[in-house]
Amino acid sequence: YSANPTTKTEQTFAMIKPDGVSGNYSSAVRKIILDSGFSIIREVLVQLDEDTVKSFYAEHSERSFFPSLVQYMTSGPALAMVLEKVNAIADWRALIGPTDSGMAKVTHPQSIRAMCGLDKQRNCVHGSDSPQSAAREISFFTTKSLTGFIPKHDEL
Ligand code: RTP
Ligand code: MG
Repeated sequence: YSANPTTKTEQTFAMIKPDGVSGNYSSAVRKIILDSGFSIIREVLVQLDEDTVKSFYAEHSERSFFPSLVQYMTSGPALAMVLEKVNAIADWRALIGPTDSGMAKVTHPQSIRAMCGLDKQRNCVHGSDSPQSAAREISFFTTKSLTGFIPKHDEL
């Protein structure tokens, strides 16, 4: 990993979670992504199943909110994306804002979670939190079998 992350082109993994897709925020979030200088390298609309969410969020498996997180993330389609730009990982995390959307509305009112999230669980978007997470999450989605993946329609 570069000592000077601002000069390194990176890929990160982003997702518009089920509340974001069902709330019709996909096009607004995509516009912010593109206006912020990211290229969308891949995107796929997915209906996540329980096993996929449990694996994706395995680091949280012992947390009290885990069953609720699995229920939320399987509640409808999500839009998975690979984003690329210089310093993509940190810049995407900065753009989405803090985990708790209620807090984001107060402390980071310009953030994506302030715009379209609802609370500390239904926070509209995901972003990889480190280069290690980005590599894991991108390969998780790009090597996964296509079962459950929904072909993306043209207009989002
Ligand atoms: P993400 O992984 O989805 O980008 O979110 P994050 O890094 O900001 O937050 P993380 O701690 O990794 O939590 C993963 C997701 O679990 C849900 N959550 N619920 N009820 C709760 O206290 C709680 N805490 C976290 C959120 O959907 C969060 O994004
Ligand atoms: Mg996280």
